Amino acid sequence: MRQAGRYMPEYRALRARYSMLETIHAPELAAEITMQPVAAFDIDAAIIFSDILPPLAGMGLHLEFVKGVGPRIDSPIRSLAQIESLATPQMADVMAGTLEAIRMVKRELATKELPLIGFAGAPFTLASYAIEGGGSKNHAHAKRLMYSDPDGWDALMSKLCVVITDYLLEQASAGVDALQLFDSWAGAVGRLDYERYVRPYTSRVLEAVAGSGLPVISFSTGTSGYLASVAQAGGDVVGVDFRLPLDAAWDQVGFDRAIMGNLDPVLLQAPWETLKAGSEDVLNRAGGRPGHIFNLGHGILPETPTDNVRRLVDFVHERTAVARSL
Ligand code: 1CP
Repeated sequence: MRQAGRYMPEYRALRARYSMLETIHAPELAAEITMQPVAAFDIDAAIIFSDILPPLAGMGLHLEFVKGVGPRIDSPIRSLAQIESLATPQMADVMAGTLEAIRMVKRELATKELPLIGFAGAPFTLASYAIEGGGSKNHAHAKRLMYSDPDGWDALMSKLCVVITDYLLEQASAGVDALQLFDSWAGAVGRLDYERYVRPYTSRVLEAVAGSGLPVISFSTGTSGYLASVAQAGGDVVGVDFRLPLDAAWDQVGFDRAIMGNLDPVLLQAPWETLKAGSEDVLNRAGGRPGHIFNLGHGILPETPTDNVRRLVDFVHERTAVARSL
């Protein structure tokens, strides 16, 4: 989950010495950060340290991570000419540091038999950042392009599909064990617009990477009102946020598909008994069915006490020990 490291003192110590983009592009640093939660907690998988946005820099956008603010893109996309001038370079070059970090982490994880997750942002979420220039409340610039210039929208989304697909397949070749596509802002549009302007491109990526043979997790937030439609985009696992109880979400996704989620990350800042009850509820609603991956419903917050993370991981393992040993 995004910004996961920020709650860990060892991550903050490293970031005090290097910028976000430096840590992403230096393989040794990215590998070290990836391994921090593996060393601290008994988690069942690692996710490569990077971000969804650096591929946009390779396309010609100027990306920065501003301290205390978050990602910023100078001169965001506001014209057809800018869309036409966007490059679709080889991700083997643009993201060479991340791909090397994947190879390094895989060597370290081999002894622990832990899988490594690679990831990318989905077309809509990346388009929103490219057009808005950063995080956005109502995504008005992005939606304006979507509604007023369907050809320009198609051109932008199609270029993003090329880059995202290439990047995920490069991560597969570098050795990741699963792929996750983050459509964090998919819930900004209604179901009909999702089906018309967003899902066709998400599906294009998911179909193209299915050929890698790796399990693919399709994650979105704010989409509780049309999860069945989101599930139709593809992916082996549908990652859901915390807004619906897990069983209601799974019912919409379909019990023939795997699901990942969905504890509210803020519960990690609640008293232990409350956190425990919330986790127990997620597990009860999964009902011991195969195909549930316990996870948070969105990114872990910087204020999260590491002790609660440790306790939660151990609790979920205890509660599922019988099922896991079968
Ligand atoms: O040190 C810092 O302050 C940087 C914080 C940080 C970190 C650790 C950012 C900035 N990104 C990341 C890493 C990251 N981002 C990972 C790697 C694994 C991990 O360490 O957690 C992943 C998978 C992401 C994915 C990501 N980045 C998403 C999709 C997932 C989600 O949460 O919805 C999104 C939307 C981003 C954008 C982003 N990057 C960073 C911030 C602060 C943001 C969000 C800004 C916003 O709300 O618009």
